[in-house]
Amino acid sequence: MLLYDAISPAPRCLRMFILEKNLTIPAQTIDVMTGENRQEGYLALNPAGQTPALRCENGQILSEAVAIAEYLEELYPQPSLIGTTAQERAETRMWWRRVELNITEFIHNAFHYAEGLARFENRIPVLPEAAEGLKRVAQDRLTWLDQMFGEGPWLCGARFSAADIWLYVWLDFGRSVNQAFDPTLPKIGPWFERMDARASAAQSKLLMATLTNTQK
Ligand SMILES: N[C@@H](CCC(=O)N[C@@H](CS)C(=O)NCC(=O)O)C(=O)O
Repeated sequence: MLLYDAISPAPRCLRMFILEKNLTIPAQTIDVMTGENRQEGYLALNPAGQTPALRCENGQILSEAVAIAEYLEELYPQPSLIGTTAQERAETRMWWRRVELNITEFIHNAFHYAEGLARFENRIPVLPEAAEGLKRVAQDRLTWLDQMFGEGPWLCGARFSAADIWLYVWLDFGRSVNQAFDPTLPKIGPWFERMDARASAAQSKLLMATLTNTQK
């Protein structure tokens, strides 16, 4: 197995997921800042041109961080981050989709259209005029999520899950690109502090290759 990793939020979601599952996967770093991911060599592996990606044992390349996480959970079910029963898995995916479809995709696109514009305008279609609106939607939907948040401590109640990881990584990224969330949100504020205190939060800031090398 080989992970195509990068210093960026979607790869960090997967790194944090891998760390929480206590896995060590060899990794190669792709330089998304200079656009290595948009050049011939990487496109031959992953025509979608984005990171992360995973080379499976049989040579197949998977991309989309969520799909890779699902694959790893099936290969290595414990500790479970998606669920051990049909109902648990559905609950995780319910929160995961709420997080991705309503919050993190908006943060991501707003970044492409504003702070990341210079880097992305020659890579993908960009809508700078939409950036401020997208930022507002992400924050509005975070308030909506806060209101639905149960007793916790995690999105799926007592069960820590991949949905927590995805939301945390993107909110942490948002803080660095002019999309800071409101830390006074009654549920999300304390939840973020709990997430931030997990060892995987700090460790996932490092690239997987670094972790692999230091563990050897
Ligand atoms: N939906 C994809 C998004 C992948 C994605 O946007 N990756 C970013 C890093 S966060 C990337 O490779 N950006 C460089 C580029 O698009 O040129 C996933 O979750 O894996």
